[in-house]
Amino acid sequence: MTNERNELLIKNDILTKQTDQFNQLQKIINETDGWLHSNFNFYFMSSTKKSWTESRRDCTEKGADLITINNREKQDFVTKITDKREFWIGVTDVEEEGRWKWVDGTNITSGFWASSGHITEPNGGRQENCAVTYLKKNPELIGWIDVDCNGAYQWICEKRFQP
Ligand SMILES: [Ca+2]
Ligand SMILES: [Ca+2]
Repeated sequence: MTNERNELLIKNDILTKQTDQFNQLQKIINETDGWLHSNFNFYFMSSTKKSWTESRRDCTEKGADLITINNREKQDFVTKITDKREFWIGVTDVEEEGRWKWVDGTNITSGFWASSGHITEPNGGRQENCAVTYLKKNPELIGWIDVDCNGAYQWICEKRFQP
């Protein structure tokens, strides 16, 4: 009897954990209806334009934050989904000029700054402390450019999946 009871308790425990996981997944699915997903992350692309700070606020209200881009694969993904439009990304040097940080507080190691001919971004000094990801052909300019944080652009929120 004791063995059977223990087995039942274990089964019940497993079932409870599975239900918790299922509920968590259901919550993520509900919260990210209409979002894009890639590599267990979810992305919301705004259709309206706002300042960097207001855009970030919209993301945090959604339980997300502005997108961070730490590798080439992700930059390529973003270039593809933004399709020649400009979108705020979660990077700023507002705290210390020239020291670009992600919204999660980590420093940028290299970044995907745009450069073409005589243009090398970032080039805005203290006037431009936020960045948009950018794609222009003729002349080709692909990557990030720093712009005035008060400018109005679309934005990308990112919600990371925590298993
Ligand atoms: Ca700056
Ligand atoms: Ca610039």
